[in-house]
Amino acid sequence: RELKIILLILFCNFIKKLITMLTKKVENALNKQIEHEANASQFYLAMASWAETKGLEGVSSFFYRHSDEEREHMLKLIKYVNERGGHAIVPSLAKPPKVFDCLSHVFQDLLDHEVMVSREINKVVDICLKDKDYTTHNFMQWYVAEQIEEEALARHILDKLKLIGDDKGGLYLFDRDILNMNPAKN
Ligand code: OFO
Repeated sequence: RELKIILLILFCNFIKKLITMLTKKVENALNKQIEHEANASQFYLAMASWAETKGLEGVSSFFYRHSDEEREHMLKLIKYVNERGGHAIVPSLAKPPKVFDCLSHVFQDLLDHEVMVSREINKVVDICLKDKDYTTHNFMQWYVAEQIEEEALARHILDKLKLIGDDKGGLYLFDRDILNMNPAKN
């Protein structure tokens, strides 16, 4: 009789796992997203390093923080995929640029990258809906909200840079002020 109960519990656990498991489509989409977050982290790290070599302390610390946050976004996805019975794949990374033309180009690159990531996140959300995976759909809403904040911040900074133009004093103050601007919080 005890053996029957144990078998029944094991069977129920197995069924529960099957029900909560990610579909292959959703798992693949999340793994792709892991790659995007990892590449964003790498890209912003290159920007941080470039800014540091130019003596732009505020800008470099902004990008170091941003790079760390993207890595956290990647880790959050890795843990989620594994918790849902999938296998999170750690991707190889594309080599980011070494040098950037100027500050405006750096922040334009940031905005373009975030817009691309938002597009990719929307694709994941779409796949979740098509696969009726409402749990992952719900999980991804955090990323959707995060992207709105990140894009808005990049646009806000670009507007400031346009106002400053080539004014050296303005750039000095900008570098100081950006120390207090946080990339979207986690
Ligand atoms: Fe991961 O938030 Fe930007 O890309």
